Amino acid sequence: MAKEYGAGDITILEGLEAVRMRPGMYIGSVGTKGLNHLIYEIMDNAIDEHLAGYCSEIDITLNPDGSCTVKDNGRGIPVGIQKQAGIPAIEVVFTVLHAGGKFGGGGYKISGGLHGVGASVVNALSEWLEVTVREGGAVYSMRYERGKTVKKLEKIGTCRKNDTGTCVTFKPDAEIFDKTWFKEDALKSRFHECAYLNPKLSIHFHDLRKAEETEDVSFSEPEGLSAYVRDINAGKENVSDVVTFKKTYDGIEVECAFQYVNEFEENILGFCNNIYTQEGGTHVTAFKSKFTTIINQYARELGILKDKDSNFTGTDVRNGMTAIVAVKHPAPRFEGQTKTKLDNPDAGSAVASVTGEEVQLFFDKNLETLKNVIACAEKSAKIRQHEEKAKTNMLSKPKFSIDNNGKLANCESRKAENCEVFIVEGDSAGGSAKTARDRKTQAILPIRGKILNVEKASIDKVLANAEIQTMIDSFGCGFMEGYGNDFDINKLRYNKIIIMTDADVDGAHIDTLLLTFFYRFMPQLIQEGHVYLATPPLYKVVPKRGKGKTTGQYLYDDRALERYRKAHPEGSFTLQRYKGLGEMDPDQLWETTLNPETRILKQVEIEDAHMASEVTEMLMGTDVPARKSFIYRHAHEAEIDS
Ligand code: TTJ
Repeated sequence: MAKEYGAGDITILEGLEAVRMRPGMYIGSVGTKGLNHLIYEIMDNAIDEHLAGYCSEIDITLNPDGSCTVKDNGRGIPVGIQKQAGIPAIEVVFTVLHAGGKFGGGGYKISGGLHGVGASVVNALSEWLEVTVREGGAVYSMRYERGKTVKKLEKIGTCRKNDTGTCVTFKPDAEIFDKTWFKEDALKSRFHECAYLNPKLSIHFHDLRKAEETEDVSFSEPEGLSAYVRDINAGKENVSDVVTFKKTYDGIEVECAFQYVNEFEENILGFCNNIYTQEGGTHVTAFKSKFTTIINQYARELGILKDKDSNFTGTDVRNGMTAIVAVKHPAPRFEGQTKTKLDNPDAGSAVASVTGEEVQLFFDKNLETLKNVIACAEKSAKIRQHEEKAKTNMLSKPKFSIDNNGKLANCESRKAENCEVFIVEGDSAGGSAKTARDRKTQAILPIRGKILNVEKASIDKVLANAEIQTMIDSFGCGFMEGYGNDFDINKLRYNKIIIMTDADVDGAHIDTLLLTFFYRFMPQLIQEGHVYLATPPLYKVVPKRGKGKTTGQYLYDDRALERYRKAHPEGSFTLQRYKGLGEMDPDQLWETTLNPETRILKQVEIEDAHMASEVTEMLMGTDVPARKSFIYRHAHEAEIDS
């Protein structure tokens, strides 16, 4: 007889239901990045098995039906009954929510030892998931639908005793995800990254989604981090060879690689347990400060820095440096806006100790390289001193004007789930939008470009802006300051917050500042998928002769125009170019950006907002390197829309 649901099962279902209610809290977003994240979560389990010393190959296949298969040659997830739960361990792995939400605070997954973390999240967000395990000469399988067990564990065949492994196939649930098409370029970047970080692992990728060309790519980087740095620096003039070292200190494995090239930039990437720590953390900070100390010591010893000279700054010392700092920690803690900043102090101590010892050992033996590296720092110091002088000579910039025209034209409905607010650049577009909108559900908040437009506007000034204040008031959920959380998403008055700016540089700048503002003060809005960018058209084309009434067609970028031109003989259509939203009349505005049936919206993901905040920081003259490393990692992920 089928087993009835017990108390334990109910908690399980509630746990997975929570994942389905707030997927963003567990996988970051329900856009493309969140979708790809499902594969990473499953793959991490196989990498854990690799780290345990039992798996050398991972196969990832994108199937024609939209599902994904991840297969390893590890020991296989245990199929025996787990005492605590009274069900097979494998079923626990896929149905029990482990550490708390990854992006929503709480615990964090621990790679390298604790298995099965994240698999239940993927299961909950999959229309169906099937797992096959080969173990002890037998083949077992199970099936789930939207997290619920629909086929209990059963033995389905036999195999050779030494043929072991796990194979998981899952189909992302279209009820949860906006799009269910995996982005293969981003996947390949991540697989390559995993190969660099795990030199003894081979990752094979098959994309079977398109009938014509079947892609097979393998990633295997036996030279590990050294190859990673070499490849990042490909095509640049080397100032040093790649230097690598690896040592375990206090139970924490530290592995680093660095190389100097003749460029005015630094590119330091941090990893912990194979996870890219986008926001850095104790390991990266320790590496940087130790390096600074060492180089300054050498520069004084060698007489390159005289008594009267001040030390090189950290930025000077890292001028031209590409480095990877990878640690393996038994219990990592992550903090920061995107939970990608390593927080463990002992990881910092380990990196400082290992770096101090190993880098000195290297430079003691390689004086020429040392001198070249110090020359990079000297170049940077000269430029810096020059800029500092220029800055003190500069007149103070004119103050901001406070604009009081920012008035919200609210909608009639008070049902948040039906309501949306458009943040519109410019008074004329704002006016058109107020006329064109559906007054019941659409609110319009016009903002003046010229205020936010001022170069190097700091976030404080953005906050002091009257329209921004109107925005905070109209959203209704407050904002968080620092780590004190006065933000309450349940009070949000609009389901969608849509940023609507011109498709030009100024518009992009306003987007950047607004996203930075959301990212810093209301990140949950983005995490839970409430923030969108409108995509206004650039062109309208109208055929000159057509049957009946022709309304024409909107084109959203230059490539689309190019395609249209190719398909239509010259002179057979008229072309209108929109310089901005302000040029559109209410009907056009409705048709292209307001009407839910015809508009194009791009959901903002937390990574987009993170990038925006880095760009803002860059415009303020700090932390350029962080931006640089971001570009390298995510260049492949840029969406190409048509
Ligand atoms: C656990 O400890 C006993 C031996 O097997 C260990 C284990 O769970 N190994 C393991 C899990 N290997 N591979 C996985 C795995 C692979 C994929 C693709 C997905 C999941 C959820 C787990």
